[in-house]
Amino acid sequence: MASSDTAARAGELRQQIEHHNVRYHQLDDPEISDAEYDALVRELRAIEEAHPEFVTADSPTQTVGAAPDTSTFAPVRHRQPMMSLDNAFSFEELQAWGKRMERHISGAVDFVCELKIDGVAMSVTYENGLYTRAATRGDGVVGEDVTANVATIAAVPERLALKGSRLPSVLEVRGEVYMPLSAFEHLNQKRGEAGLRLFANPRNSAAGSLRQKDPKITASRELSFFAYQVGEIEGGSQLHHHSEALDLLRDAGLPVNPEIRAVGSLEDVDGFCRNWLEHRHDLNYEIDGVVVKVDDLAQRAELGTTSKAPRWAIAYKFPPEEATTVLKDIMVSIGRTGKATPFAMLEPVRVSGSTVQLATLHNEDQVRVKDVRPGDTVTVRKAGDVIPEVVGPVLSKRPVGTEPWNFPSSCPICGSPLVRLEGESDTFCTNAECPGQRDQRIVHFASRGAMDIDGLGERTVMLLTTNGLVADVGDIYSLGYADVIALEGFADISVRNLLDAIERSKQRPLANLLVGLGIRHVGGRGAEVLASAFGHLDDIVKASEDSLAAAEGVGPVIAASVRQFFSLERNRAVVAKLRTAGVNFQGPAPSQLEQTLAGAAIVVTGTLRGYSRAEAVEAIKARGGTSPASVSKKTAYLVAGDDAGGAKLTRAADLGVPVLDEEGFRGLLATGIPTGSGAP
Ligand code: I6G
Repeated sequence: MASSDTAARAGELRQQIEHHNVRYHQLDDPEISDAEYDALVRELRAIEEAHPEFVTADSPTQTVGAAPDTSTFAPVRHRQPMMSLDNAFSFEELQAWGKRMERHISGAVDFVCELKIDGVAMSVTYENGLYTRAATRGDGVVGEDVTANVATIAAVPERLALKGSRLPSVLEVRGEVYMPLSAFEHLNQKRGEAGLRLFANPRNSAAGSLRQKDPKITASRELSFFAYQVGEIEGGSQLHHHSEALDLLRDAGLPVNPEIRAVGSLEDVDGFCRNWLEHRHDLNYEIDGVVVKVDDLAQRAELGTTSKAPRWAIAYKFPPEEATTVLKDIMVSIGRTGKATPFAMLEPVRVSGSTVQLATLHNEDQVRVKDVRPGDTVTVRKAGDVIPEVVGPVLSKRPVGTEPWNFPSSCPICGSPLVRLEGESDTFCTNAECPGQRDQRIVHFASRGAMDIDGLGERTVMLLTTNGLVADVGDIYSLGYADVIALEGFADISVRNLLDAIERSKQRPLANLLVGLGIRHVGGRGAEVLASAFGHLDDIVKASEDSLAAAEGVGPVIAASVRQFFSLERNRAVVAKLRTAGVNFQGPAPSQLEQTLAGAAIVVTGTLRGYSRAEAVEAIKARGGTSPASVSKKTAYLVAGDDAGGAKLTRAADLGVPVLDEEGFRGLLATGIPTGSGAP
């Protein structure tokens, strides 16, 4: 790029970043995702590094946040500047920062790793132990006085719990005001019911809730607070380490995040970050990264700060889970029960490491409340769930002339009317013969948790049904080599693999077959209860509604649904085909196995030599245990196979959960007590 072009690009970037600063910090209504914002800042920083002559004093790379909104809130000059943090966008960048710290400091370096809570940075001041003031970060020098609003947050104490010489005459605490996810969902539910615009995420709703003129509104929003740093301090005990400062905050009765860890090596910093990247959605609040800080305050002083950020701290930012893109159209898909689900067709966009083109819009009400329209720029999110969802429109980018979207009145696949019952949020295609429903029933039958037929996904099912080879799940077992090889995209090996997978599925437990049949209200748990109570599919098919309901754990809703399912001739015909094919109808005989693991939660990770993952889980359940996907405080044991990943092992070590190898697992199954234990 010619130098004049580069200067022009830097100017353009500065303008864009300032615009987005105002939207984020002042209006609580960002137009782009954090990751897209970070990318603009990075581009500007790269230009300024290559051309220091283009750096301006007011460049967003040199300043913090946005000017405070002093029309609503009084300005507060911070006693010490409220800086922001430099970012690392990969583990490599984080390690490079850590190595720089180790090089610049004489002697060993200890680090403190803290979760980066996605909320609003706050300065809270106590004088002689009493709450006196709260201020937002603003531009880092002047913030907004939100004392009355922050006073309503139960987690912020009115009085510090320190006494005598430990009580500083002035203690300024830095921290994050945030909205717990449960409170956010509750708030949006109430707003939806009242026809109000939904908040896009907990951060925006925390910021909006703090920026209320009436503190009673803030009080109703269930905000919370974590203290993470001592700012100004006068009097009290002498502090030498950040970890001591955190102890002081804790002793003072301030909430300090319980996941904070002091670590002695960069390897442990790396482990902490990787662990939380995997477990970020296990928390009741959103985090967008990990902040790593040098622990020793004398070492911090040696390192100093830039104009904007301390050199002794860095924010490792998780890869983005949100992005903005254009909504091309809204379509409706038909599920196996006939449920019609609206979904968004998007201009492809990268989110959480994959390209997203489709995102769910859940149901008619969600589309209406979010008011997303074809042509809108929308925020797309791929949080805990694998299914991406549309968060909402970016209203400032809405093209003129768009119209609200209306739910169709007929099924897009079979043309039958779509019906929404009074008081229900879902809409259904009522034609049981609808080809869309049929295909999804077969996909469900073959899915994991049901008959687990590898290779029988949506595309193959559609090929089989449109070629007239399969009309229901019973027909899957009549498929022969000649049928499948004739289909587009199949070769010798893929046909054999599919037929082998179909053959293997015949031996699945009865509970999996019950799940696969797709009986309304019968999920994994209900299927297991039915399978062990009746022991054979024929006994379930024959059972009266009363005897079904009388079985422990079944209840009237499942009983009625099972009865209704098997009273239909077409479902009995499917059972007959499955019987002819030799599919297992026999349930487990649970009483024969000693319940050695009753109530115990056992997580399995990595590859075991003697068990597939499904078999290990089955073995645990057959002995009365459960097998959740992730390690938590409630986990009794982590069973780690050969190639077990580090994150689950790290989490188990953090929580003191015993780790067993395969031999230990065998002993555990047999006796309820692990034999040879220890990580592989
Ligand atoms: O913005 C921040 C978020 C979290 C921080 C921070 C933090 O620690 C957990 N720490 C510092 C020192 C600063 N900003 C400047």
